Amino acid sequence: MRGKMAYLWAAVLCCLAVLILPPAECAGFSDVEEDSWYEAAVDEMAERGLLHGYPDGRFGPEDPITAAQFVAIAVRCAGLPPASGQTAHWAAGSLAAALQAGWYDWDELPPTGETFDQPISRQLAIKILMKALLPQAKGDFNRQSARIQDFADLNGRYYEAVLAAYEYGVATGDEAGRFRPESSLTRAEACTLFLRALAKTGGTKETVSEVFDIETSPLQPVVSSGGTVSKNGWLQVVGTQLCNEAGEPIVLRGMSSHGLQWYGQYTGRASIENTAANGANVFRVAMYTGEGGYLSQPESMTQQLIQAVDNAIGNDLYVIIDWHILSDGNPMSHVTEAESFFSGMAARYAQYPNVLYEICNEPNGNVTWAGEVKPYAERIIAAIRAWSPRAVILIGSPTWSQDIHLAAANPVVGENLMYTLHFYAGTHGKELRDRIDDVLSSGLPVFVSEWGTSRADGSGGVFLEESAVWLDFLAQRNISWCNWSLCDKSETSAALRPGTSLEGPWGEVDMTDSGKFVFSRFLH
Ligand code: IDC
Repeated sequence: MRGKMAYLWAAVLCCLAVLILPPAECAGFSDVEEDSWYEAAVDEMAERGLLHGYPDGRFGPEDPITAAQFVAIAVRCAGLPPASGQTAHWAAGSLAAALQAGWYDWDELPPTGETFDQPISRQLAIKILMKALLPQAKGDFNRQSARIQDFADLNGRYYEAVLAAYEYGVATGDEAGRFRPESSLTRAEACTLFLRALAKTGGTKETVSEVFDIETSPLQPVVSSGGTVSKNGWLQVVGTQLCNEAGEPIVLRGMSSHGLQWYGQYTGRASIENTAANGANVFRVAMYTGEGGYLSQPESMTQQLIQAVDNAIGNDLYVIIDWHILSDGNPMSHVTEAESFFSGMAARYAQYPNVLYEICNEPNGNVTWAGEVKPYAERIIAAIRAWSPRAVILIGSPTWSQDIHLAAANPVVGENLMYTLHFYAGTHGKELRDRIDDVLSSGLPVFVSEWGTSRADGSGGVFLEESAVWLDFLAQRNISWCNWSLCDKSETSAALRPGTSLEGPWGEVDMTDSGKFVFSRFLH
C-alpha cells in the first residue's frame, strides 16, 4: 500500500506541477467560441483538469499544439507518475516519464529538448496517444489503410498506431480522406482526439469497443438542482459515519435496480423520479457481470448503466454503480475487465459528486478476504482514484458480503471507503446485526447496499416484522441502505406489482407488500 500511496502522491504532485506551469485555467476561455465544433470537447477536457489555457485566459484553439503540451496532456490522461527530467523545461518530468514508458523513442523528441516546444506531427501525436491510452488497440491493415488517401506519406514506424487509431474511430481524416502525417495539429483538434481515445478506455476492443462512443453517448449527464446532491455535495466518511460535504452525518436510503439485463426498463428517468418522489435519495444500478450481463454483452450493458446513472444524476440523487458479481463469485476472475470498466466510469463521472462505486456485489464460494477480495479492492480502488480522488467506494466481502468482520480485522488503507453488508430479513437476523455492532466498534464504516424483505433467494415472506427490526436497527446507527429491488418480477422482494407502468406516478395499487413497506421507510 505504501507503494500505491507513493504513486498517488506522485500523480497529485505531477498535476500540481502542471497546474503551476503553465497556470491553470478552467472552462470559459475567452477565445473558445460558443457552439464551435470543439467547444464541448475543450470544456470537458478543461473541467476534468486534463488541459489548461494560457495565463491570459485564452485557450488558443487554432494554435498548433507543441510536443510538450501534447505529452503533458497524455501523461495526465493516463495518470502516469512523472520521472525526473534532464532539462529545466516545464514538461521535462512528463516527457521523461513518457519516454520511459515507451510512448515515443528518444530520436523522435530528443531529451535535450530542442523539439519540445515545436509543433508535434500528427503521426507522432497519434503514436503517443495510442500508446498512452489504448496500448492494446490494433487496426486491420487492408481495411484501414484503404481509408487513408495519403497512406503512402506515412512513415512506416507509425503504421501500427495510425491504423489502430482509425480502427477505433480516434482518428478520422480530413474531408478529402487525408491523414496529413507530417502536418501539425491544432489544440482544438488534439482535444477531440484525447476525448475520443479516453472514451474508448473503458475496455479493450474485445470487451467494450463502442461503449463510450461519444457520438452515441451524451458527453455529460444533465444535472438538476433542488434535490439531495445539490444540497449535500461530495460525500465523505468520517470515522464510521457517512457525511455530506459540510461534514454533517447523512443517511442514504433508496432502491436498488434488479439486473439491468432483465429489468433495465425500471431505471428510466420516470421510474427513478417516482422513487425519488417518495423520499429516496439514492439509487443503486445493479449491473450483473455473469448471468448474461456485462461479461456477455459489455457494450449494451454499459450503455444501459450510463443511461441509468445519468437518469439518477438528472434527479439529483446519489447513485451507486454496482459491479454485480454473483455466479462469478471470485472478483479476481474478471479483475482486468473490472479495472477498465471502473476507470472508464470514474473518468466519465469524475466531476459528479453523485456517484458511489460498489466494486464487487457479493464475493462467494471459494474466496478469502486476504487472498482475493482485498487485493481486488486495492486494484480497483487505484483505478478509480486515478480519476476520482474522493468518491465513496463500497467494498464487499466473502459469503455474499456478510464477512465484514474479516475486513474489520484487515481493512483496506484509504479514504472514503465503506464496507457493504447485505441481508435478507427472512434469512438473516441478530447474528448479522451483532456483527455490524462489532465492526462499528472497531471503526469499520458499514453501508447496507442491498437488503430484502424476503428470504435470501429473493422469494418467500414477506418478512415485514423482521424487516422493521432491521430498519430500526440501521436507523439508530445512521446506516445507509438500498432495497432489492425496483422491478415488477413476480417474486416477493420486488417492489412493484407485475405490469406496473414505468411512468407512474406510482400509488399503493402499484406496489407489492414489500414495496409499500420499503417506500414508507425512505424518510425514517
Ligand atoms: C436474485 C433475483 C432473482 C434472480 C437471481 C439471479 O432476485 O430474480 O433470478 O438474483 O441469480 C442477492 C443478489 C441478488 C439476488 C438476491 C435475491 O445480490 O442478485 O437477486 N440476493 O436472491 N444476494 C442475496 C440475495
